[in-house]
Amino acid sequence: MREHPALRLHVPEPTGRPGCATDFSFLQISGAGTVRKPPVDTSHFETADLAYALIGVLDRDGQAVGPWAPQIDGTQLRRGLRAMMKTRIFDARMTIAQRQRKTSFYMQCLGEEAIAVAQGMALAKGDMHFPTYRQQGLLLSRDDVSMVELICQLMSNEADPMKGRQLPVMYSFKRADFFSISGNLATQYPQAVGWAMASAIKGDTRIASAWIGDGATAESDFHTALTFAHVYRAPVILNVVNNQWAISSFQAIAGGESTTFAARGVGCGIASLRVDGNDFLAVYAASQWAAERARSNQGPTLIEWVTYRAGAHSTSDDPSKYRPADDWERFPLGDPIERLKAHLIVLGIWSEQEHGQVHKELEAEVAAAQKEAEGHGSLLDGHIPSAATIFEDVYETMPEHLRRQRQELGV
Ligand SMILES: Cc1ncc(C[n+]2csc(CCOP(=O)(O)OP(=O)(O)O)c2C)c(N)n1
Repeated sequence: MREHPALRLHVPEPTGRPGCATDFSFLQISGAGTVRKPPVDTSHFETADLAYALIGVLDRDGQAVGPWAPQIDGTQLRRGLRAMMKTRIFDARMTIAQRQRKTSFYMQCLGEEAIAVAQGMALAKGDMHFPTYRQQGLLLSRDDVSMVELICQLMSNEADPMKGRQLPVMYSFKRADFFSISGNLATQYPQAVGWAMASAIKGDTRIASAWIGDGATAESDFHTALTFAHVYRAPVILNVVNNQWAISSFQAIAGGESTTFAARGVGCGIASLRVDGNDFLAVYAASQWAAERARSNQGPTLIEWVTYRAGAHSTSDDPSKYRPADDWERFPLGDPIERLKAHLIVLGIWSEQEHGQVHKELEAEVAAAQKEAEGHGSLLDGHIPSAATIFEDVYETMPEHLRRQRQELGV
């Protein structure tokens, strides 16, 4: 006779599927302003509760409340809102450009704009970002990278700074502290830690910011990065953007069920926070806190940003096949742009009318940039970089066998 019932393998499933609404109670949302803010020299032990809570600043009425409400002036807030709007408009237009076959591929960050934009603003020039393909807000919130350059990369045209070698969206802008994006998930995470270690070895003051999605935390590189960051107290912010989905896989199957990604940091000896990623002010404040820790040699901070991937994974994806169509509308943390907009209206430094006006201006700006970029060609018209360039930069100087291959191609 058997003493125990038969074993059963547990396979996590999302509560919502097409035609069946998601139960978002698993998110465990604390109210805005209710989570304490420790001093930056806190130990990882003392952040254990913060890794399971949810830090928020903006309440339902658009007021900034609680200990995490940052010192940020109206000019910066307006800049932030504008950058988020620009990012969304850019994404929408580039998605259409893909449908028109002017570019082969695109990935939008719809619903996640606050995270990259606010952290980009909270860090200093010279701090190095190791992004994934969904942090275009870091570039679109700056003035020194033109949209024309970005669009040329997307169109793989004759002015593409990547010379047509990379899949669209895989930008690289050294001058903008934006590390080359790699298609291989998670590889940038230990690289960011190594860069931060190098900054410390050199006695520099710059810090690194590592970026990863919830799905990619399941890669071994994630664990390697946390170990090295903890051991050497590397000056790095370890961002985990939990947008609930990795293509069609719900975050539970990446290890998020009944726990949080922030908790992983605590287990590795790293101070960790779980933050409302759709709350621009919370993102700004938590990023500042983590940056201050890193810059004052207190070591790394892991931050899980809770958000929602509102759009398709990419232009190759159809989310209606695996999740409810109205999921984003029902997501309890709302829309980051609408929330910051409401706050600025409460402060009296923005209005519906100005919002509409700025929206129009930004649409015109993106359209003009697209027109200029298309002047250098698009995938549709075949104005692409010369085939001769595909042999360059494989090594610093071209070896004999590559020279021969180039000659064989006759270019
Ligand atoms: C090593 C590796 N495995 C698989 C893939 C294919 N892939 C590309 S994106 C993606 C999902 C990543 O999800 P997540 O990390 O949650 O980020 P998100 O796309 O949601 O921003 C996968 C599996 C890849 N690019 N690299």
